[in-house]
Amino acid sequence: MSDKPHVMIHSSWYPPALARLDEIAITHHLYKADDKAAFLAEHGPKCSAIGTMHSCDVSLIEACPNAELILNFGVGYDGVDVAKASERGIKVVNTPAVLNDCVADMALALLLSSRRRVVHADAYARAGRWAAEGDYPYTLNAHSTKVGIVGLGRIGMEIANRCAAFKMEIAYHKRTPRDDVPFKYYADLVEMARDCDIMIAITPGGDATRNLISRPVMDALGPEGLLVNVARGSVVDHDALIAALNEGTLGAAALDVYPSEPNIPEALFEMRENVVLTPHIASATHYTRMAMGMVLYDNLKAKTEGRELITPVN
Ligand code: NAP
Ligand code: 8YV
Repeated sequence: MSDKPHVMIHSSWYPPALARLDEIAITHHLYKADDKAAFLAEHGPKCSAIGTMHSCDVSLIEACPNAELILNFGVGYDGVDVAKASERGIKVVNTPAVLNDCVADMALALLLSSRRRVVHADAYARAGRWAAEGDYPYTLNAHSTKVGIVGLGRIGMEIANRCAAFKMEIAYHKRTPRDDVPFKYYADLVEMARDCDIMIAITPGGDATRNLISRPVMDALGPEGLLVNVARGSVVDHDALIAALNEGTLGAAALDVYPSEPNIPEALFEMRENVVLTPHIASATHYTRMAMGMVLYDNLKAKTEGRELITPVN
């Protein structure tokens, strides 16, 4: 009999990284099962770990009564019921740091796509509109603008580094100011929005940040303002966002994350002039997804060998 730990894989993550996990664990792939209840009843009790991407609720935890560890494929763990896990003595680990650069790259890609209208101009060029209608309309600057970063943590700092290279003036908002950056701190988001051309959200999700980017924040960004969201859909009030974009009180939005993924609010599909959409891909390069998987691999190995966990969140 193998002494490898059994792991209940709730949702598939990067397949080559999952394959590496099979070197040190026996994995049970719940997402492939037709009858999930029967699958959980059969395999849940033997699992000492649960692997998940964005969601691990009470029912999954209860279906794996011997679980001691939750492996969360992502730095954000707002979908994991950490309180319930802690209550049952289950440790949760996530994948911080290895994705900072990738997510920051994507924030800038969205920013540039929106301000310089790359996606829209691509469609214009492909449709033959340059020859038929003439030169493409002028756009707004990306460089030399004022940017407000909401959440200046690991990823926020990498976004700031990239914005600095684009000669942007940087401001930030978080609950506690940092003493190691030269950027202007705003305790008040509306005030920061009023002073900025662009706002980039990169906080955790969950109740503490729900609808943090509200209609007054959007209106303060203004008719030429751009909101970039690479945080979580829950951080932005999407009803307010759609209204602000429709009414023109907010100029543009570039979004990677949504309140009810993989569904995107349909109203946004119609907004081709002022909205850029990507399907939650900020960390989705081969290199970074492998690195994230290896953080979970290293944590599981540490746990199996009785060593300290590497990236515990509780
Ligand atoms: P981090 O290092 O913990 O930074 C989080 C930042 O958010 C901190 O500056 C924190 O400062 C601030 N913050 C937390 N709660 C806040 C609140 N209620 N109001 C205002 N600011 C708040 O985390 P990270 O590694 O940079 O990751 C940040 C988040 O990015 C993740 O949790 C995830 O949601 C998102 N993310 C998205 C993708 C994607 O694919 N789109 C990829 C990776 C991560 P204070 O504690 O001082 O407030
Ligand atoms: C991933 C993320 O897209 O790390 C996070 O919090 O949102 C992203 O890196 C995700 O975890 C995998 O779907």
